[in-house]
Amino acid sequence: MLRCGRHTFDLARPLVMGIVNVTPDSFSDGGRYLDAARALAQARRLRDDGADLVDVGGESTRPGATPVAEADELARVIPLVETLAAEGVAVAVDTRKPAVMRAAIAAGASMINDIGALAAPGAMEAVAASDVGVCLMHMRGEPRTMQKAPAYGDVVAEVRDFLAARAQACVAAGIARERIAIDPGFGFGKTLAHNLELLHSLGTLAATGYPVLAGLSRKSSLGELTGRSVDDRLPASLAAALAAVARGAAIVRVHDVRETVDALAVWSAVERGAR
Ligand code: 9MG
Repeated sequence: MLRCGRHTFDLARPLVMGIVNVTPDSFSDGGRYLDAARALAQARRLRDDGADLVDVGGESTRPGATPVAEADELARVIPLVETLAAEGVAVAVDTRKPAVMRAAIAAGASMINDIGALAAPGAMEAVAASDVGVCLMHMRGEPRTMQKAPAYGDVVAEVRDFLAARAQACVAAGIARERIAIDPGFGFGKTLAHNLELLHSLGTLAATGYPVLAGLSRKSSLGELTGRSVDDRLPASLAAALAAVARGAAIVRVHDVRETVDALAVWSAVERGAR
């Protein structure tokens, strides 16, 4: 089970989190949903396509992205959260800012998706004071510089130990285990080789007992593997989502919800038939 405010998810089947970036410069759908009405329409489409959660973000996290002012992030994200939550949608909010977390939770968000794993002062307290779920992601460095020669000794062990320690800190702060998901942060201060090693060994993260979220959709590693541009990475994204779920991912964060839901339906039926 994953408890996210008024939504409780049964993890017997993989969950699909749909992405809505309300930013002018996100790496794959940048600018397209900056307009609030279009962002809302996109979020509703993802819900109708079968997303279990819709992840709304007002600050780009792509490599090289520059930070966004708190007021701008609030203005981009909060009205959308209010509308979607009122419609019963389970809304995750992708933010590192405690003030945005608090406002999002007050507006009805069900999950905080933090690429900084609640490291900002006040972030853990903001989540602990609520009943929402949280996704703790691993990132080496900052989006602006993180792809400049990232290096690890044992990437899988380092990422696992970091996430286990952050989850333990959350539990100590009063966030129940059932509210926590962890995420290796594909592409966040990682080379293609690091990403492949993490994906191959995702079971090592799942063995921590926390549900693992995998975000590979349209990412540059898939471009490196296939030679495809960002708008032409659907088959690669589907393969990556299935590979992640086959290795223990409980949640996949994707742009293409309808196609991912279909792919998972086939994969799950085969798995059930094989058992
Ligand atoms: C916001 N964001 C972009 N990529 C992501 C990923 O891989 N995981 C999570 N949790 N958030 C992400």
